[in-house]
Amino acid sequence: MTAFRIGSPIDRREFLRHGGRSAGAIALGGGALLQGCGSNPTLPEPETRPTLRTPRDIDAAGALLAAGAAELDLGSHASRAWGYNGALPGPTLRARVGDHVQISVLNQLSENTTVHWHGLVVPTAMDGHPADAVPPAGSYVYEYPVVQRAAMNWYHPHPHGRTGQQVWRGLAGALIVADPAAERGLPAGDREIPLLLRDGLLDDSGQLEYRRRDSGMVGDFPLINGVPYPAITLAPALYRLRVLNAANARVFRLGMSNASRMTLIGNDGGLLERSMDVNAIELGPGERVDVLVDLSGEATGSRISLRCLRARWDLLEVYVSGERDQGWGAPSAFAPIPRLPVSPGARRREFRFEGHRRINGLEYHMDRIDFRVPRGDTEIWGLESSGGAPHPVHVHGASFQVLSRSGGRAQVFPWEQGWKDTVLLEDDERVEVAIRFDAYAGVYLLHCHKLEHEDAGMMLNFEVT
Ligand SMILES: [Cu+2]
Repeated sequence: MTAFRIGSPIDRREFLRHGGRSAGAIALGGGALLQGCGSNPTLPEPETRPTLRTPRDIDAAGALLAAGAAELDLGSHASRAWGYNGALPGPTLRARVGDHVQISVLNQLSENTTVHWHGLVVPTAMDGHPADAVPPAGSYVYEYPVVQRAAMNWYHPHPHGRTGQQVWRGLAGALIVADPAAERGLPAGDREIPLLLRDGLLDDSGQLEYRRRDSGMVGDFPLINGVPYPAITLAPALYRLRVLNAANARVFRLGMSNASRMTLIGNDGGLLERSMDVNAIELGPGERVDVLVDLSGEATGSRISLRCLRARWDLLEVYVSGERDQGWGAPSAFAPIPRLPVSPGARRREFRFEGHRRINGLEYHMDRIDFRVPRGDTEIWGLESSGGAPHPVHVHGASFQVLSRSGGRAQVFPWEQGWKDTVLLEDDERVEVAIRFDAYAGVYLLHCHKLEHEDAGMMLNFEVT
């Protein structure tokens, strides 16, 4: 069988520089796969890059999600995959602050699954805990009030030991909570674009392949909203990009090809207090950012790309064309975010993320409660890496505020302000967060969101009492 590889123009230069050592590789580009059994990779020319797709929007109040078989369209051919309602990513669920949502999930897989609403604070029975597994042919109705701020959240499986496999095969989608009053003045409609970033890997027959590795499953090409190396035509105007790192283990470092700045306005927990111009944003698995990109000064016909500066991938190529709109004055200040009140006697807890499978020496056990947290108390949690990083640490049941980072990168980044539910730990780093569980008593999870670490046991149960 032919080996399939997907490369970007950046990869092509790399390839040439290294003397074509990935001989035999070919590339996939939109509808124009240039097949060759020769020694050079044939990469998508700009004109043949596939068009970015945007997942279909559905109302979260009364939604039906069927987890089952799907196809990943790679231009030249389709790969078998899994998806919600036959799509990967799944439909974008839309809700407003204060809504009561009801989402019926039907399991059409041949294994257990659950759905976790990452970023939403919901009762334990609605949180997709592995103990609430939905068996094959079973269904589960997830129903809860939307009690937190407007933000881009997401949904994905959380079954015991199988999360990495299920997410990699394609089970993931966005859940965007809106608040029209708080978001007034921001680009909307077709000027607001959700971007779900992940990577992929194909086997020798061109099928999406999952290889479980202790160090985390990483692929060798990007998928943006399920499209490899896509392109999009945008007007010379202001756009709002809602970006999610939906990869199993890959950290993306986002930047624009022309060094133009992105204006950061929000993250996991919604809008920040004020916007900030940044050149690069580092995003670990599970994290989200909300950015404005101003194309209003760009010439028609120009090309700009959103890049991953770590992988040196062109994630999304933008062709600028259409009617110019320079009149947009987006707000630069949003609602104040009160700091959680930390008293001098606040309880402190320490969590060491060790290697590939343990927190404080423990591997996850579904029926064991590892610690108890009084509801309504603000606590300080110290999160520390002890090998095996990056560890994107995620907490269910509440958002938190990042107080400090010592060691390693030794700073709190602009995209770590406000409310977070996932924070990236590199090796030798210790991050302190303030956290308070206000909404519900019950059992929740603290875990690494590198999904192979999570599946290997880097997860704890705790009970809010
Ligand atoms: Cu980890």
